[in-house]
Amino acid sequence: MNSEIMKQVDWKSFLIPYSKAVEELKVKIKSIRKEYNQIGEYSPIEFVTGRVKKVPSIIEKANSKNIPISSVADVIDDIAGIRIMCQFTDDIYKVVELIRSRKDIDLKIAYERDYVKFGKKSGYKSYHIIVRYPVQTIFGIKNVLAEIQIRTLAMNFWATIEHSINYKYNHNIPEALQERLRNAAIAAFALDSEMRIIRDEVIGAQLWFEEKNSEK
Ligand code: 0O2
Ligand code: 0O2
Repeated sequence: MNSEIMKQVDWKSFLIPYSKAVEELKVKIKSIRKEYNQIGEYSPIEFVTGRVKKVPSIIEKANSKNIPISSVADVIDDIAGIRIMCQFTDDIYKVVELIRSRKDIDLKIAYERDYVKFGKKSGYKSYHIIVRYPVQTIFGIKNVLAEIQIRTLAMNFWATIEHSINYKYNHNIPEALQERLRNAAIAAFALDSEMRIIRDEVIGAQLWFEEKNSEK
């Protein structure tokens, strides 16, 4: 069935605007970090990554949610995915504000999900912004949905590990391991809380270090 769907759809053409959206959004968001660096200020963005969802994962998600393949572009909102990593929890909300306010990032926010304040049962934490982003293609403008995930380095560490385990167990992680992962999420949250307390000290030291390095 899946191999039939793989053949029926011209996935290569379908995914072109998504990969353009990922590339363009990455450049625009990385430029925010660069601007902070250039004026010698602390950047709430540590680093940015992006990916286009693989075709088998798109089909798997569509099947699991009973989405017809013809509606995939309208319903699956994370075919284009951008991930922004921050050092501190407070930075997440600063980045959200930056994204909401920037006029050069020509996007319309479709909706937001605050899994930082309201973590998922699994232990997952991250802030999600789903945007409609207009991509100029040779056939005209194509508005694509893209998901921007904003999280701390600790949240990212946890999510990356849990994601691999989830795949290994085909989304059926044994209960004991789920419990361990929930405990690990609590530990990651505690780490973020501790770091928040010494935030100013850490930022001061990093700026001092960068300034010293640039004098060399
Ligand atoms: P820089 O100057 O190192 O920040 P592409 O190959 O163009 O599709 P890209 O951006 O090269 O994509 O790679 P990807 O996989 O999207 O993003 C990886 C970026 O995240 C790379 O930066 C890594 O250096 C950066 N990265 C990964 N882990 C960390 C980390 O723990 N701390 C920091 N500061 N950066 C990390 P770039 O894009 O090469 O640029
Ligand atoms: P992948 O492999 O990362 O692409 P819903 O609307 O709630 O029915 P949906 O559309 O999956 O479900 O939205 P949700 O829950 O906001 O999740 C979107 C993405 O967030 C996921 O994409 C993951 O990247 C990430 N995510 C959400 N929950 C978890 C979690 O418990 N653990 C980890 N590691 N990541 C999570 P995909 O398509 O599920 O996966």
